[in-house]
Amino acid sequence: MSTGLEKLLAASSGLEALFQQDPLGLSEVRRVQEQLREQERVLQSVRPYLEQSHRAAQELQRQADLMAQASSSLSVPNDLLREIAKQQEMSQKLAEQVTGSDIYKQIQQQIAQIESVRIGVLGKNGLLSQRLKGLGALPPDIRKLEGERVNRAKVELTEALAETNNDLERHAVSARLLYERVDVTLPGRRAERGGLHPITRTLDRSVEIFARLGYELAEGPEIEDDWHNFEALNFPPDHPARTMHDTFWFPDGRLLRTHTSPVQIRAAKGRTPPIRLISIGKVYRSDSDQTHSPMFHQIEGLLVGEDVSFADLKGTLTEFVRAFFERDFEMRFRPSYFPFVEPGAEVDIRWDREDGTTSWLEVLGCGMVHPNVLRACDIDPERYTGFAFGMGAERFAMLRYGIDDLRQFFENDLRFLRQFA
Ligand code: 2U9
Repeated sequence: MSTGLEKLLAASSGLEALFQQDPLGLSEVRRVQEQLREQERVLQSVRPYLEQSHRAAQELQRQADLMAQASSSLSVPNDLLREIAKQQEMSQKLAEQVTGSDIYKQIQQQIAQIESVRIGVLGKNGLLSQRLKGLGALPPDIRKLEGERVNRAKVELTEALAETNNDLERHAVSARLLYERVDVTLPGRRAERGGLHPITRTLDRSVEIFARLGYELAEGPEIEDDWHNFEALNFPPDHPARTMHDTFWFPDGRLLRTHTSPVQIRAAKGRTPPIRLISIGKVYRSDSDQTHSPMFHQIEGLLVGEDVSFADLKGTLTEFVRAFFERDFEMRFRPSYFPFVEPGAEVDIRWDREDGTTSWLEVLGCGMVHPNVLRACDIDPERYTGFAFGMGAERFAMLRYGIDDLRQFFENDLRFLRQFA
């Protein structure tokens, strides 16, 4: 227990005799002493509990670390990881509750109380100082005796106060250590490495390949107006894509872009050929089932110049597919219709599976830019021709990484995503 406080009490009774009063507020000092005893008792009783709780938290941390390490290669259920995190949090909260955070605050108050006692007695206008000042008025023999007594009391009290303060500070530190304990021998928590989403990787990869072919990346808004999304792209007024059913409309007539083509319209409008543009990003269609997501990603390209032909288009796409999959494919261009191109085509690649089966997979659409679209971009269709193509990034990612369900891209299950990071 605090020897400082005991000395303080002793000094105080000395003073009581000296002054015939209680200058320290003995009751105050006794109250502090009582509080200290009680705090000591609480700290002692929670100590074993806290130690156990700290050990449990450490063990949980160790388990979580092991799981985190294992989960990159094994399938550790997410529920289990979540459960561990919950337990850790609870254990931490408990530790904070039972620990002496209140005790610490109390001790700070006690230190302040003792300080006000000190000022009351030893301060400039304190009792002892006044008494010393009054010595001059006493007869010399009494003055000497009284002076010695007062000075002794002063020294005693000063020492007792200093010791009490020390005791309280030490007490505060040990209360604090109990609930702010840090085990420096624990292994550090490793920061999880992030990684790029397979769709991001697919988009980046495509941009890189087209950049090598001289294409520039164009960017534009995801919220579009009817003109850039449909009108400029030669969609007839009654085209099914323009219905409420197929497109997400805002009340003011704007819409979520249904393809990245409006980005190309915006970019081409400000340029004169030759133009080589690529646009990538999110597009939206009111369509959702096992093979359609209401949001997906497109990669589109546009090239306009003099004497651009369908042969250039074929060469470009053949080169892109080869670069993207890092292998040769047999490809076929099937005639197809899109309002913004004429003629238009769909491109299939011959996919030979490991089990020996073969099928033609449709991977992209393309065609020669429709003269109406060139005109909408202020480009003279008599002088210039161009080709354009579009593809779904999800389709390319599924083929490249061997993913069989489109929905996996958007579920954000880390066990799935980690495989591509
Ligand atoms: C401008 C002019 C023409 C882009 C093109 C396609 C054909 C096409 C689909 C493939 C699968 C979209 O993701 S998908 O559903 N796209 O078939 N896209 S030609 O034509 C343009 C673009 C911009 C100015």
